[in-house]
Amino acid sequence: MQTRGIRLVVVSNRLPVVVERNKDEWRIRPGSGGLVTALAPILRNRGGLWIGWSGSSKKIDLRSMLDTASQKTGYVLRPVTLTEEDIANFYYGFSNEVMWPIFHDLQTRCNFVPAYWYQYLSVNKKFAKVIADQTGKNDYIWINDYHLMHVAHNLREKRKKLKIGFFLHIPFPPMDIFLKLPWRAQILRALLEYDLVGFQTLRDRRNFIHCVQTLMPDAHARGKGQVITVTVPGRTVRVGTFPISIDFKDFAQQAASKKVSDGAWYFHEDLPDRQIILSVDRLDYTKGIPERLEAIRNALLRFPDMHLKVTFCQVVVPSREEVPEYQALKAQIEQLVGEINGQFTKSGWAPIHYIYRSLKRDELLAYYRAAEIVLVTPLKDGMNLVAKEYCACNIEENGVIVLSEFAGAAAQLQKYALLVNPYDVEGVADAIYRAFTMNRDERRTRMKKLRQSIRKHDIFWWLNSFLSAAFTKHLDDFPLLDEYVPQIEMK
Ligand code: GDG
Repeated sequence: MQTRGIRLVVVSNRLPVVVERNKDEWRIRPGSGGLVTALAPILRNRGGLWIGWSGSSKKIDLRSMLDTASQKTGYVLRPVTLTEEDIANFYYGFSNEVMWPIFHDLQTRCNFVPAYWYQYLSVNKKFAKVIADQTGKNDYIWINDYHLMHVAHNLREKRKKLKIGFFLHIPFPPMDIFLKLPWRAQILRALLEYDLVGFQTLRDRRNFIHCVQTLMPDAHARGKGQVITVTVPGRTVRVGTFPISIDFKDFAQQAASKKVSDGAWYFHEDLPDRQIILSVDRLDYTKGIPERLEAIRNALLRFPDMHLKVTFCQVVVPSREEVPEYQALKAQIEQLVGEINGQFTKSGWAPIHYIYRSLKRDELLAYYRAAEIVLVTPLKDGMNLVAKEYCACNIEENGVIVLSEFAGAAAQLQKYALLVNPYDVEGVADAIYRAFTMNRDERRTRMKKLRQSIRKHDIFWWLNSFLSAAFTKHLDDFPLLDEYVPQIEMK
């Protein structure tokens, strides 16, 4: 493969685009979710490579479609093909029914099926093969997230000296919970085959180190600060904390655009004299949506002066809709919204506006800009970018954020957000009321500080701290191409 200098290779379960069938035609649309939001803009036009699954198991020739998409994304896209069995056992099985719940401390939702584990190993091997085939000695390999923890293990069999970094976007669970995983030792050993393992927060890194020290008596951790070192016989691995962030400047600029400003103005025109209280979540049981709706009910019961004065906008973005557990969650949310609106609606006022669809970016930003309060109350979350995006878009600096203490974002934002335990219905209701009654000066002081902190620790800060710890590189070492020419020649 021809490369111009060094190249960054991002690997994640899903490509940043989705291939889907529309009537008789296959088409490609942009993907969504935190990982794509964070990584796609910074790879653009740096001649990099992104390897992942296209989202389809159909035997279609993706090459020309992905090459066309590469012209737009500004980096080459290369697919890993998954079979129906891979999708069932690796994706829906191991990733969604084992790793996702246990890493979010919800072990009672886990299905520890041995066949899932074997398929996980086999798919990780598949990824390693595609990476080995598509990369050369000038490439820096960056593996992302819990679907692909075993990739370095397989890759090292083929390419011993490759520099491989890993970043976990979701939390790492406390030891008592991690120990329940039947494949706990294998997972830890696999992670220690990377050159650098990155976590979102100190909490996650501490949990990981605690598990390593308990299950691997030969392992020694030393150092302090953002990156520490773990030695196991024959290997030294660096382990760091890198709280992911957003392109603050871009969000703030777009929030100030005419389109977004007009959109925000229209929301308020439709809802005069109301404070808009916003939540935006993917449909997922970790996001704490039913618990939040109960807190809203509690607030409306205990604080009747909020009646007619607030509108809760709950945006739920469809996700994993084929899974019965997610269908049941959707039904539960819809029932709760119906009940609460039935209980409190008065002429001209329904307390909850429920939106079940993905919003266009401008529309999402208009909601951020319009909302006086945002509720971000996941039961557990690696970071939660919505919290940071809301602050970036709050250019009037009059917003309040009610934030779960179990979101990774709380580590950075705790001082100026209103922190809550999402399981505490009355505590969240109290925080909503406190936000509703907070005076303008306090709102401004808090939001200013929140925005300063996110502006300083933005996505570029995150990327550069990860790249320098993993590869002693900086984003500028992967220079911008003047004119993007996709590198599509194969080995
Ligand atoms: C994982 C971890 C970690 C949401 N609704 C719409 C929309 N979004 C965008 C948001 C945000 C992203 O999706 C969601 O990011 P989160 O961070 O909240 O959550 P996950 O997808 O679960 O991401 C998480 C993240 O990885 C990064 O490391 O923070 O903890 O679970 O960017 O803006 N975008 C559009 N329409 C919507 O309706 N366009």
